[in-house]
Amino acid sequence: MKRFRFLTSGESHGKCLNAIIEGVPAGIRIKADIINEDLERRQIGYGRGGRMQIEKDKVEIKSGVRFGKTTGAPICLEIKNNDYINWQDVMAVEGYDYPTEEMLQKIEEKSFTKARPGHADYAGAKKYNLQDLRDVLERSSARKTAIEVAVGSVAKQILKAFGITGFSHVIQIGKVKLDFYPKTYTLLKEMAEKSNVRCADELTSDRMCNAIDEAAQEGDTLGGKFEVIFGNLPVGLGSYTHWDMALDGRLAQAVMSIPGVKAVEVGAGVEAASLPGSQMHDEIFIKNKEIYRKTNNAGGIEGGMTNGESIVIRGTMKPIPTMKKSLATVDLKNMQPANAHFERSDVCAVPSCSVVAEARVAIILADEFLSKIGGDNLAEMKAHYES
Ligand code: EPS
Repeated sequence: MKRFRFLTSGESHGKCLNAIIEGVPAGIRIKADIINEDLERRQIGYGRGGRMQIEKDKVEIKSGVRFGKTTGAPICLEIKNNDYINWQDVMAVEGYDYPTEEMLQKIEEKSFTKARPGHADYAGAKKYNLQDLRDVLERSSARKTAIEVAVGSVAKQILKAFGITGFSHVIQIGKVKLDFYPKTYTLLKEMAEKSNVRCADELTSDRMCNAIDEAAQEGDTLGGKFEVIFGNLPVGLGSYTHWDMALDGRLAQAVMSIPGVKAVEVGAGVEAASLPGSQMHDEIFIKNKEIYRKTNNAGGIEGGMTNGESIVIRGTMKPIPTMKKSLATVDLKNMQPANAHFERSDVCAVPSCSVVAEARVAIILADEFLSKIGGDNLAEMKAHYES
């Protein structure tokens, strides 16, 4: 049974984004400031477009927390869209009985019918029978990942009460790859947080920024790869008993469904295909009655369960489909060949995507952790955990 559940709502240029989280036990310290730090981490990043100059995402905790601690009630979160002020007429909830010429013109300017290849435009319009692709864009937009990061931050604050922490970093943008990894996870995290592309090596970060500049000059966009690592997890989160309970499966779904993600790997990932068993599997040793491993090709998951090592999940994000250098498409209004729609967008959002993936992973881990530990309040959870 799911313990940590949530739903979100909101459009990219609508009034706000909302989430309701259910299943958070009472007595957990939740700080809006910590959520806001994560929101900021998602917003910064070289390659983002003009929108990020407009938004300064801040969460409002609207229910479920009193005097800084959860009460066990559903938690409602809200993030306002600053850009809404510029979109009020176009995104109006009520229809206009007597629209002015000016309003009609604004709505017309923001409507489009030339589907962007790689975007949700075409399939979304068909599925929901929508004529204006604006109606698809508004919810399919990655803007909604802002509120997911806020939910993930709540999940991280639950996990942190039990010493479980994690981070994310970027390992590739376009063709530029991170070849040199700092020796410890602490250093890896520190270096990545300092970089404006969230990459743990200064020189590689610079090369990534140059690649983004070049793509921007050519009216193109870039994708890349990121990694999420969480440590200090108890053994046995997830299960081998049913396919939908395997932790690697749940994590893959959580990361794969982030807009733009096309592949997810666990541990050695696709490299596992070329490694012989003797090199792939992480041998088990014992010292002072403690089990340990010298390698972590399994990425912390064996048989769909945590095995006590850090979990390591990698994601691949495709280049953003909104491009100045527009691709061939069809205008769905008249079914004639056309150039794809372009509007203000990002050149590269891989650094932001890594923060979103960190949040999604935290959400699944919190759900698994709460299911395993049980308890309706922190004291009960701690007692269960100790035993
Ligand atoms: C997005 C397009 C851009 C991005 C946006 C996602 O927004 P706009 O159309 O307003 O320029 O900046 O990302 C965010 C707003 C965000 O908070 O991440 C898209 O079409 O997916």
